[in-house]
Amino acid sequence: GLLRVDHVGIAVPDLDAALKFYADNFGLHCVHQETNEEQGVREAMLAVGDGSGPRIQLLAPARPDSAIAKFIDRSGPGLQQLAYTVADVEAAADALRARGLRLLYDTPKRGTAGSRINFVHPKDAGGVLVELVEPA
Ligand code: MC0
Repeated sequence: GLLRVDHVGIAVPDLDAALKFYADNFGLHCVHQETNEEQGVREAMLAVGDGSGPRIQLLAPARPDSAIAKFIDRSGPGLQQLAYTVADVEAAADALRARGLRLLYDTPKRGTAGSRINFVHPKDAGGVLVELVEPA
């Protein structure tokens, strides 16, 4: 099952500009940053408050043919995904597949900080791109 909200992902055109915007206006600071070549994304995790709750993930395109670039081209910057923490990403994906939902990957891919991830297609989840995250 789903354990908690892991993060909310926001597509941004420019990661450095977005990090400055979030720090200056909202006082939110980066606690992790990496480039995920497979996903074609530069991402930064921001902690809110004492950092014990869900994070905000800023997602910037690392290449023009990436999922984030396509999202921004079509929809503009903004909320792109809602991610839940799960204990076992394969079990969680199997349970959703058994209910008829389309998972984007047959086997999990590598996500932030060595996590294992999969996604439910937004058309099967009420217009929300749902990510499943099994932390490292
Ligand atoms: C597309 N659609 C969305 C959407 N992206 N709806 C809600 N939220 C989104 N993020 C809608 C379009 O508006 C369109 O609707 C329909 O889905 C298009 O479906 P499609 O043609 O099958 O797909 P594409 O080519 O638009 O791609 C969407 C898809 C793609 C979700 C399959 O973005 C994808 O593979 N995403 C998973 C990977 C990803 O997002 N990576 C970046 C984050 P209409 O009504 O116009 O037909 S990496 C990450 O998150 C990692 C680092 C981590 O957290 O650890």
